[in-house]
Amino acid sequence: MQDLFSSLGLTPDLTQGGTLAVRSPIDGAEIARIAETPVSDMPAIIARSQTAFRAWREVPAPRRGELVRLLGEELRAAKAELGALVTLEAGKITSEGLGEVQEMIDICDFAVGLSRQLYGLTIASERPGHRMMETWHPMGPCAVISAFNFPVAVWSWNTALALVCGNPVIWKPSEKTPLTAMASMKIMERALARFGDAPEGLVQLVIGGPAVGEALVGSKDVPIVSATGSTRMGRIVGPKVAERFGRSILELGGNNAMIVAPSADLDMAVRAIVFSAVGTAGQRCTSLRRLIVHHSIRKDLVAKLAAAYASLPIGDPRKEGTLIGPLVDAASRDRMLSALEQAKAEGGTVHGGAAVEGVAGGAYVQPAIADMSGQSAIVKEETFAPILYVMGYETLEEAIALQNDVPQGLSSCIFTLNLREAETFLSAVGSDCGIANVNIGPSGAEIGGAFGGEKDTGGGRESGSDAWKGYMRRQTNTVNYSAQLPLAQGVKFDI
Ligand code: UN1
Repeated sequence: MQDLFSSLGLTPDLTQGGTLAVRSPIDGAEIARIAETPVSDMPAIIARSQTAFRAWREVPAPRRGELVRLLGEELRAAKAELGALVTLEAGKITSEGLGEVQEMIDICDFAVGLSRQLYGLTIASERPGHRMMETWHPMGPCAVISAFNFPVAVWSWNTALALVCGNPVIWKPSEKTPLTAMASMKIMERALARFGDAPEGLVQLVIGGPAVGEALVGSKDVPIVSATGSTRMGRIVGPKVAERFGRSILELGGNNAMIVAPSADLDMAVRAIVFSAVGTAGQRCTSLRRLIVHHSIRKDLVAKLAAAYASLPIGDPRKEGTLIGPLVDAASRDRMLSALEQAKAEGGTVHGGAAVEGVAGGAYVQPAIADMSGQSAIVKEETFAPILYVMGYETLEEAIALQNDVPQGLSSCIFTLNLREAETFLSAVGSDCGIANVNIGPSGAEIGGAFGGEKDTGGGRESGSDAWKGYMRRQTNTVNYSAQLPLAQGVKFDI
């Protein structure tokens, strides 16, 4: 472990002697003690970010992209080590730890191209000799508040975009995963050193609890707050940022569903269901939590699923072949077990879901299937664990209504070979989520699309498409190159 730490630049002075204990979900053992950022340091940290902003906004965007290109190179070089640290600190299986770093590399590549494509519109003016256009400008410091389940990728989606858009970043990672954040900063520092003349304080890391986050959320000098986590957290952060007319980008809870129609390719559906419901031990915000199956195939599909679930290798995420690693901690396992009790009390039949040994000291569980007679209260909640609630439907209209009848609106999908059904699902009367897929599960989105969701998911968009606009301010410009001063709307005001 010390070798892994030192290969990522995490020297003992950084990982020992602090006040924040870091535990590996693999066996619950303490692996580091990290120094926390004193809340009293926050004003100076924000001021440094503001100073960096004044310099960085003047650097041409393609040159800013060069820094992100170098970050992508450094991430490629450190992929194996950082992936292994994600596994150690967040408990993800090896290929998902590596996949997370790959997402970081992908967003860097995307943002490098974007740095030459921060396009504004030209607009036809109603006045002769006038030209209208839109220009996109940097906004200022961007706070990134991230969660344990994607401890580094979420930072990179925000940071790669924020940097090319001309904004400095202050990152507050989850208290559960400060090591991967510190390692990512070391990688960033290597990119900054190669870049040469980036302003000091362009990318900063702060470690701590809610008080550190609140300093960012409450500061007028932090115009953008991108926060990933629970809806409960978003309900606190959103209004606080809005109160000072800041901009928030919220990525909150999901309660993602799959509709399986009679024409679906069931073998493919089973593979998609298993990956999205039990992958990452059900701890993605995009994890599949609700299966809405046509009555005619329900029994068959549940039997196929039960067979697939029976053979899933659960245990040490570092071991080759393991598909389900630990939950993040014992509290998370307790929440899963109590959700299953509630499902039973609400008339559900639960298959699986027991705590299993795995590695001593870790919180390992069998994934659960809860056969429900309807969409009861517990089904409408997001439990961050591998529980799949199964419900039946008769008409597509009914299935879509069930799919949409939850507070969250992140990701969704339909398995069907029927074109009418697929297109209806994607239409205005279909899924109400930010992400809607056909013949693909709800998780594992590529970085090229905008990522985020509606309703209690918070409405934010990150990553690809034009999500970059959330990190810039739009300026409408009208230029008069005539010798007259015509007023808009034909108003006469002669003096
Ligand atoms: C999250 O769980 O916070 O779509 C994000 C996915 C990943 C991102 C998940 N690309 O599953």
